[in-house]
Amino acid sequence: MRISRRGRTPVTRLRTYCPLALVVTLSACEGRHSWLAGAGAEARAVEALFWPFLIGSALVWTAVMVFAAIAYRVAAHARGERIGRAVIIWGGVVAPTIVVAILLVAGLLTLKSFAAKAPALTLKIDAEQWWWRVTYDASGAEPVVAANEIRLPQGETAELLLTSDDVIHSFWAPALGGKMDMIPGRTNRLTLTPVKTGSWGGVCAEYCGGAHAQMRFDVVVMEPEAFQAWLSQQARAAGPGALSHLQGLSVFLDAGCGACHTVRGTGAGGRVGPDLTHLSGRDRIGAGLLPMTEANLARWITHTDEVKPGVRMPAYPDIPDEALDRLTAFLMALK
Ligand code: HEC
Ligand SMILES: [Cu+2]
Repeated sequence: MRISRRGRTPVTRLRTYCPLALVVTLSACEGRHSWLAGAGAEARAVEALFWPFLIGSALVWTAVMVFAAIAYRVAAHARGERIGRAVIIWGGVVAPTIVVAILLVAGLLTLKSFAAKAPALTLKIDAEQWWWRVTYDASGAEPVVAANEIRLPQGETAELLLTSDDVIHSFWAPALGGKMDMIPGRTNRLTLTPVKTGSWGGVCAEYCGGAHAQMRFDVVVMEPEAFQAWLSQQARAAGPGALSHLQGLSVFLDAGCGACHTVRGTGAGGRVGPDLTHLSGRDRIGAGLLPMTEANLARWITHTDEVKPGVRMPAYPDIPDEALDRLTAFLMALK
């Protein structure tokens, strides 16, 4: 065995790094991005399949290793060939067929149980490079449009209609349920039934260009009454609290922000970027990138491309400090 300079053999190195790798892997199992968090009925159903799959495959693997060890040690003899053939037919053909059939049926039944639930609400989610447009069908006059944060009522099934306006993306909020592709010109359906309140993380899970790794979102699960109150608040235009920031609003309009952004109640009606009507009610800026603070908004506006390389919004490095302060005060008032 090769001994390295510091007296560490490849085996001692393995002994050091394997537990380390395990710690890193397992630390991903808790928290807001983990499908083991059990925050959704669908995630729990997938977890219920996962453990039998894992234990079953460990047993099969062990059995195969035992047979391999026996085959390696026992010398060939006449009777061995007959036994060997029986092992191949039963262990290599019949048993795997039965096991795979059982797994297939279990998987299909789980999938079918998701589709069978009648949704209490429907949301449309459009993926764009590199953010999420969220539209609630609040069967009122106009649909409620938000971005980068999805709020859902606890204990109710939500149907997500997933589509994309540019390239293929993929929607994945692991703590709540499965992953689903978002394909231009197609609408894919995903149902989520959150069972725990809290804020859970989601990501785009299909490479979609430059800022793909910065295309995240939050799923906030609320008590049903709190959710209804939040939804009717979202349906309203920007309130007097925001509109009283007249100078900030005029910086917003003069700089041309309204060409890409909508702020209902101000005449700004752009659809290229996220709806900002209730911007500061969200936890984060830039699709999960920065916490929602006034300082971060200023940084986002003046150094957009530095904060999120590749972003489809121009930076405004030349806004004078005073105008910038007024602008961010206006944006922070968009609750
Ligand atoms: C050419 C179109 C365009 C213009 C003009 C524009 N934006 Fe944007 N803006 C975008 C796009 C696209 C995004 C989404 C970027 C992302 O997250 O990848 C965005 C994101 C934002 C966000 C973050 C929203 C969120 O929910 O995360 C804020 C805040 C914002 N813009 C403010 C402004 C302000 C203020 C101005 C004017 C000074 C402005 N934008 C001008 C296109 C534009
Ligand atoms: Cu992506």
